[in-house]
Amino acid sequence: MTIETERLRDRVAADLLRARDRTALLTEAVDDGDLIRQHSPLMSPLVWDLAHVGSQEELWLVRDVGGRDPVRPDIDELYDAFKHARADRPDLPLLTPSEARRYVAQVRDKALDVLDHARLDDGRRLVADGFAFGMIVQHEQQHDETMLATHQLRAGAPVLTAPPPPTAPTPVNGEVLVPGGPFTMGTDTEPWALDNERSSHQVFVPAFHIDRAAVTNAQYAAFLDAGGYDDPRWWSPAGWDHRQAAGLTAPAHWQRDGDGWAATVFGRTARVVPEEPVVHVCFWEAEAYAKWAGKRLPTEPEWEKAARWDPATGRSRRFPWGDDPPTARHANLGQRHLRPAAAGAFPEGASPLGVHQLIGDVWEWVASDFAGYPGFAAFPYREYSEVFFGPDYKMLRGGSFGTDSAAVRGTFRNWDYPIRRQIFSGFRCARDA
Ligand code: AVJ
Ligand code: FE
Repeated sequence: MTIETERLRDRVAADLLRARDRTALLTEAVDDGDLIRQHSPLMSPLVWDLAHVGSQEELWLVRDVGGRDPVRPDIDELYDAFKHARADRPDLPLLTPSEARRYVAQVRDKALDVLDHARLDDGRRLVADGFAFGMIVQHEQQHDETMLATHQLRAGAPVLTAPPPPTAPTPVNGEVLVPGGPFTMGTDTEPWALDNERSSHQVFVPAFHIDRAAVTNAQYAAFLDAGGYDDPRWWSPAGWDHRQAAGLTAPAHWQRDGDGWAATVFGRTARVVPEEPVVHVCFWEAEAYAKWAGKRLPTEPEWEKAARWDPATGRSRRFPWGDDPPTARHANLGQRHLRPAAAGAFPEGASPLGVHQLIGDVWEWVASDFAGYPGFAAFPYREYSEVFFGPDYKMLRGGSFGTDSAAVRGTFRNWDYPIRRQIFSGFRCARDA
């Protein structure tokens, strides 16, 4: 066993621990009543997410990689996301909070023992067992972000605290021109890339302009003030139908405050900060704003080219700033702050062309539907991505302040229904050159 392999093992153990610390924080901040309660029909009770995280870890690490005996085969079905809709989960005979905590701890003990003995790589690349650990780290972090979104929907006194995000040394606005030409999209080399990020393939991306920053609260408020929500010209037919049916009048959690706007963020109500990205808008709202502004949403290849293309070499980077993993100086990730940071707050995270904050802050809606890349092969299970392919979902890129660095990269693809806005979703605009 090489030193590199041992380092990988330590890193996996550290990533598993970091995810579990976050899960603990999110589930210990509230009492048992709040863990069992459904805070929104869009979300599971927090105690379901908790035990589901353990259940997936049991299935993939303890049973599959480790070949060990099941811990709780009787609960597989309860925590299978495809068996019960979120709205129905509170009525299931779920583990109680203390049972769920005991269960996830038991599974973790066994998973760490499996990690001690597993062969993670062949000296060059991860093998399937090594990938399974990365998948489970990402899975727990994804559910942690979902639990954070549940916290945002929870009524009552605030329980989460964090320092405010950094401000911008120099405000960033305007757009850049991304020259037309070939771009290598997707990856063969990201060790923990999920099936939908693979394989790398060349696309021709015609020249386009893209905003240097995500649309801010001030910009979005101008759309509201201009009557944008009452003018069907800006909305697609499906978007207008939804705007009418759902009675949308502003981003989720916004309320009038004199002549401006306030928002309730994790239980605290305050004026929205004009320089920060707008968050909690659905795809249809993003699309309408862009049309009103004389622009459009970027496509997925455009977004990824803006985030990864190095004009000096033509090669695709892992991140806008290069190949090094994100640090606190690059991006607002990992729930270090409880809202997105002002446009321009992370100059060190900018791309060579000067596009800022593509990673972190807000998930960015893009114009594309969910499809597999050429030669797509489901791995390790069809239910991660493939069953969602088609026109029903829209893609989101780049991660939010609530996304952990283990669960995002330049190639990462997220998706949701175009009506959803309980996620930490914003957008930036683009236009043809
Ligand atoms: C990729 C974020 C859409 O949360 O539904 C979690 C990730 N898949 N458990 C989701 C996921 C299975 C997924 N998203
Ligand atoms: Fe899951």
